[in-house]
Amino acid sequence: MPDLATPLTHAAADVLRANDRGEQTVAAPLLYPHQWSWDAAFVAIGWGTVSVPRALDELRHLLRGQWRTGMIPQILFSAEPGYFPGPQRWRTVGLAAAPSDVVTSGICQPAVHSLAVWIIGEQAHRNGGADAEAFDLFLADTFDAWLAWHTWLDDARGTHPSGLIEIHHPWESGMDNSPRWDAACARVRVGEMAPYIREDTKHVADSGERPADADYDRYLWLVEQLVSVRYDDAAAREVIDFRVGDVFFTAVHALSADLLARLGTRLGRTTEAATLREMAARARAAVAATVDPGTGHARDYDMRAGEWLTASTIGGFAALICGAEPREYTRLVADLLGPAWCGHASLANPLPPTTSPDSPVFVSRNYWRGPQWPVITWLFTWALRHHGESEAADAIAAAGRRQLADGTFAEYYDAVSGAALGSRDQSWTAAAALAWAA
Ligand code: 9WN
Repeated sequence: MPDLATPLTHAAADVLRANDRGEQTVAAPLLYPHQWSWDAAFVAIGWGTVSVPRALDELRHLLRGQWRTGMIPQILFSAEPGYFPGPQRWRTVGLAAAPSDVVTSGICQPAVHSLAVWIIGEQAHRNGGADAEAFDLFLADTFDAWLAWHTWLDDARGTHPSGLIEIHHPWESGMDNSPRWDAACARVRVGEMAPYIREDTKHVADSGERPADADYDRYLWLVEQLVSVRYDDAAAREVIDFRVGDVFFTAVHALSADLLARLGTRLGRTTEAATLREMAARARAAVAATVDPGTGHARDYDMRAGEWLTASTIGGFAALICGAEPREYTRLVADLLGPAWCGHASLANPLPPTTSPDSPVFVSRNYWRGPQWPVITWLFTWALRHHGESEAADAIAAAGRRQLADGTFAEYYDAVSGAALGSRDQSWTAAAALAWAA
């Protein structure tokens, strides 16, 4: 039986406390000294096991960065130095759509926030008393903000006939240098831009754990393209070199919109709840429609080139997040646990690698090209349980907890050697340890 009072959970709570800057938690010390959008959602889930009010503050702080369009931006900058690209490169200050009292980047990340609100609500109501009251107040205050976020995704990023949520930058996927984006990135033509110096490689032991310099050139060039249209979504669709239907993002949006609909019903917001359910249903259908009949896996879609993106990555299991027809779902679970994925003979731990070890582009220690990310593992375990696959969820969660017993709270782990990689004391890894114990 999981327990919130183990040495691991004490250590995890200490990581969150050390990374706490009052109302926001930095995603990691040194490497990521700001509040990141999807990190904040996972971090709030972790905080919820320690303090519901602190969890709610994390999300309230994130909402201070919400754009007038409804977009929740990828980064809310703190005053701490050491991260590139900073505000000077994003040039969002003064834009009509951007908030006036916080500096943010100009892109977004996967919409896991309503999932966080849902989970914190469950925790708050289990605790009862002041926590339940604080949560109910929070929900009534912020429901419209979460609704606006999903509505923006649907309106501004869900216009393609595929119904997939489109992203305009690999960073928007949260899986930056995943092989999912290799073919689309190869089509980005980097133009003239100001020189820059990377900061990230100064904070990790080996630059082979991070994206390549050529990736960074593309990342920075795409920012230039977005700046050139002042982050206007319709204009961006025309100019941007990277325009991709992200199946994992779409699945997360579907799951979160469904949960927000349930919260809306509780608030008596029946019309909005119905709208959210429709959005979720459209997104779920879009995910199902991407399935490759050969592999049974979901595929991303390159909207620029009009081509499927077929790399064998964790994105292929998107339907496990948003749900699918029962037989299909069971088949995908078996595949995830099977010999090409968690059960692959080369893996140090039976956990989802970000790329299949059988893929020619698998690199066990490079960022999103192979390593196992505890936060992604946790997300799958939550979704599997939610969709009725508790046995699989328990098996993966047990292995996930064992991986974290090294106490480093690493950002990700070498899938083959099992070594801790990237940042240490990463906030969302600590949050995963706490969420598994709750
Ligand atoms: C760019 C903060 C973020 C995560 C992303 C992860 C990494 C940033 C970077 O760190 O990306 O957003 O600079 O590499 O890929 O998922 O949100 O932890």
